[in-house]
Amino acid sequence: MIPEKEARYDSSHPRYRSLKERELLVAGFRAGLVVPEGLIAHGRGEMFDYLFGEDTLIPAVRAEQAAAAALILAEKPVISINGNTAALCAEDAVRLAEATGACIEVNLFHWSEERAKLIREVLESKGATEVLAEDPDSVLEGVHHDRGRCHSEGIFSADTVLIPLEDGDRASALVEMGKKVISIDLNPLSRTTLFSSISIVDEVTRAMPNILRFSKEFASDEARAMNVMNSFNNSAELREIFRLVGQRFGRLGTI
Ligand code: PTJ
Repeated sequence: MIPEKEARYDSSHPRYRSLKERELLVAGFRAGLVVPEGLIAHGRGEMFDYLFGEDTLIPAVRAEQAAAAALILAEKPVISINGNTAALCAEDAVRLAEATGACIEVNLFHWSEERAKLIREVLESKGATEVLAEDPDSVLEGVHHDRGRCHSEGIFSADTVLIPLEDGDRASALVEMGKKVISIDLNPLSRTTLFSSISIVDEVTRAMPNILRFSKEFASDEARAMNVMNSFNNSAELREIFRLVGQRFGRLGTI
């Protein structure tokens, strides 16, 4: 075991950002926000982020721009927040909800009323005024048991849903229900990424501020938002991500 003194690091560490994120998740886990499975899910995400050079790829920037446009133009946008997202970027999620007029719903894969309450309180501490969390009164069509629980005033009746770090079954149920689904998922091969209407293949703490920035730009220019949304081609952007990763491997293969 590494003694605590030696395990410390500072901002000069090349992977400082990643280490800070791990700290946030472990703190979130200890506080009861994050489930143990959330730590494993983060590790899977980190692995994919390595393939992207831990940076936002250009196709992801275009998806983030399209996501902002879709949220601004939506009749009833909802931002879904789970344990990992709350631990990593609760503040940005609240600012994004304010900028787009979206409702926030705490929606958990590993449902517990207690954790929903805790996450709601974290969001409220960042300034959220209305968060749907405890006592969900509806279910996603085709998703049974606790995994399908949601609010009739939130995700169930939304036309556009932002789902950071979502499970594939639930993402596909939302698509089947006719919603515009915007995912944030570092895994370009996940079913969530493949099913979504706008698939943001980027790290959630990089994606959220980008979507927020674009949303603020579009708030005063809906015509431009419409143009961006209509010209966005999700499949083409995903193909470009696969091409860029392949190109990177190709370069590394010549070292
Ligand atoms: O808080 P809960 O109960 O809702 O549970 C949250 C987790 C994340 C445990 C749950 O939704 C889950 O099991 O998700 P999955 O099916 O493991 O999918 C999570 C996806 O998010 C994976 O494809 C990861 O690659 C990706 N991912 C993990 N961390 C990040 C990420 N994508 C972007 N940014 C991250 N930081």
